[in-house]
Amino acid sequence: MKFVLATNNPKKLTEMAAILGGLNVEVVSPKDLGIHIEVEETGTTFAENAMLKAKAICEAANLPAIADDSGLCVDALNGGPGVYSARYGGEGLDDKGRYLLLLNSMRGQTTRAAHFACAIACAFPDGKTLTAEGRCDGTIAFAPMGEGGFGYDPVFFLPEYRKTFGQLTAEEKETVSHRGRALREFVQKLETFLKQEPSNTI
Ligand code: ITT
Repeated sequence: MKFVLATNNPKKLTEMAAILGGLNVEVVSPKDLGIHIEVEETGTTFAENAMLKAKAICEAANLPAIADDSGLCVDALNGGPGVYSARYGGEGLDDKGRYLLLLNSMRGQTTRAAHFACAIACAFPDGKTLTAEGRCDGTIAFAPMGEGGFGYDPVFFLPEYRKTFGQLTAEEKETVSHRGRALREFVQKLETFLKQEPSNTI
């Protein structure tokens, strides 16, 4: 059984592969298959964008494809940057530029609640699909802390750990993260799906 992990983000790919490692399946990246597609994320929800990516890569690879669409939703920013997390501040910014911009737009803000959201979509070559979602609640830190992870991890603070995502080990992040939660739900659904329909040989 082979699945393509439909992402061009190497750090997200590492996290996805680690969490799916318990499944008895082989995972490859689009790059491994020589596929270089930048899917336009035209959806207005994480679920819509995840499905767009899964279907496009499934079609290109003719293999089942698992996509993750995720982002940081900040209460004081009306849920933003949300589905625009990867594009926050425009094309010129890197991860650090984006989280510094976020800290700047939160300056003086006492309401710091935020959550990460993750939608997983899996598309099969026969048109069947599976979905799952996960979230992780926290707050926006007042300054970046930690070097781990990627994206907004240094500024996403988990009160119960008294650490940012950037200060967690990969294993700790996997246990509590939006992605870990969504992918564990997805794994359960996939196992049920494969058992229910013996024709679902991949
Ligand atoms: P693909 O679409 O190719 O998978 P991407 O990075 O563009 O890669 P998204 O469109 O889902 O992925 O954007 C998600 C953005 O949200 C990501 O670039 C980060 O800025 C942020 N993000 C998502 N999960 C995160 C995490 O676990 N830690 C920190 N930031 C995260």
